[in-house]
Amino acid sequence: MIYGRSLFHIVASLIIFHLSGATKKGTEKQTTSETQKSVQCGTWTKHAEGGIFTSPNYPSKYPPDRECIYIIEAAPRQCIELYFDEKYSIEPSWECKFDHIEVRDGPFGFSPIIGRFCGQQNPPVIKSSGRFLWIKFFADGELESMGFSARYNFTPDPDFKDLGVLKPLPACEFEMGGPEGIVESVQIMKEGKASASEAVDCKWYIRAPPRSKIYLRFLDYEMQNSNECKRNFVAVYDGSSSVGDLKAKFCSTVANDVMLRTGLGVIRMWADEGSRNSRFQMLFTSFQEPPCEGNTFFCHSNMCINNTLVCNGLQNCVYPWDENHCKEKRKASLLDQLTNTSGTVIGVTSCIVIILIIISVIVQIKRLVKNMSKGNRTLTRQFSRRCLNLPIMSYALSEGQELQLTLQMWQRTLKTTTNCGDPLPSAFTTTTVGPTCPVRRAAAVTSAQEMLLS
Ligand SMILES: [Ca+2]
Ligand SMILES: [Ca+2]
Repeated sequence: MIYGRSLFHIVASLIIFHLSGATKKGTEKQTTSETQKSVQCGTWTKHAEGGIFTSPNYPSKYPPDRECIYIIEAAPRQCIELYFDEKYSIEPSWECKFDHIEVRDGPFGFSPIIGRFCGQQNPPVIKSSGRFLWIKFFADGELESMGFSARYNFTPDPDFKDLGVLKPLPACEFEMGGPEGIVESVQIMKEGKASASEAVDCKWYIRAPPRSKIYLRFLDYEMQNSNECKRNFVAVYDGSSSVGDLKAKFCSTVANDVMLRTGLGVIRMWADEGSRNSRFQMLFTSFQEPPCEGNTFFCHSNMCINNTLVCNGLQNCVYPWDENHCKEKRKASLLDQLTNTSGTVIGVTSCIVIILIIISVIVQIKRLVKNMSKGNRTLTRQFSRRCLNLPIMSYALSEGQELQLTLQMWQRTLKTTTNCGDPLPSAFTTTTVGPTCPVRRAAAVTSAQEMLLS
């Protein structure tokens, strides 16, 4: 860290400190409170290879009571070099307690600090270890100076120098919206955005309906090179895809759910050529704040979600209020419908139901007679969709018949069992089941068919 460089500066700052100690202390306390809004200020010119930014009014005096944040972002596999112009002056003080520039190695105000600078001597060249630098300029309520001008360049990250000249990354963006949806890494391959061997830097833009915000819940997450953030990560932005709106970045073994403040969420996935097995699956739910309107459901946690998301098999609320007591809710809604419907409609519906029951009974009798005449045995298996609390489903099959389960149904069952960590029904698991859904799906379908045909 660099503080005042010369004895003169230290003495000067000590004098200033003692002369204005009480006022300065008060000012610092006030201006560093979290309630003060930090804004970008001064000028900032950006171009493909770097940029230049300055303190407000530079090279004239900066104004008092300012806090400016500058977050520089380089592309994956690039670093940042930051140079301060020699025409530089920031009010000197002991440990740069008053006006200062603070530089951090990362995208956040809590990233590791590189240095805090003030005085007359411009800071040395600063190099980032990754692709972000977080820079704060702070001016307190009195004694202003010229300020600073800083220039930065993007340079190749030395961690990747063995790879030589890198190929440009494929364009990879997705647009999504509505009351809910699933953002998942498999979309990259499904929609042909990149080949399996290419590095990817993909963005999903999620736009919630007007006056809505977004809640993001991870259904699946695994980084192939966990804790190697330069090689793979999943990032969440809140409001835009600019680095200032970066809300969370995941590259370790766990990822947390994220509540956004805005109705525009951006999910970004970076995976280099050797990390393409990294994967994630995220459920987004659009919600409004209470009081809940007529067509919404109250989640008990400051969320009103669309009624269509209640009992749809996916947990949209922070706690699973939308998927609790679904049997009772269905009964209640049926009763509501009946009471709200006119007698004529009830009559017509009853007739149709009776006719359908008669037809179904006839079909069942015919099938029974046919089976008895062939002397076939009937196998009945039960499939319990435990996580969903849905009714148990039974399938009656004759010998030689294959079980017709749609892939969609399996995906839904598997997705739910994966979510809540509940194993598959024992009849569909083998001891060699792998950790990924496709393997489980294959094993489950195969064993189901084998069992029913044996
Ligand atoms: Ca000052
Ligand atoms: Ca739901």
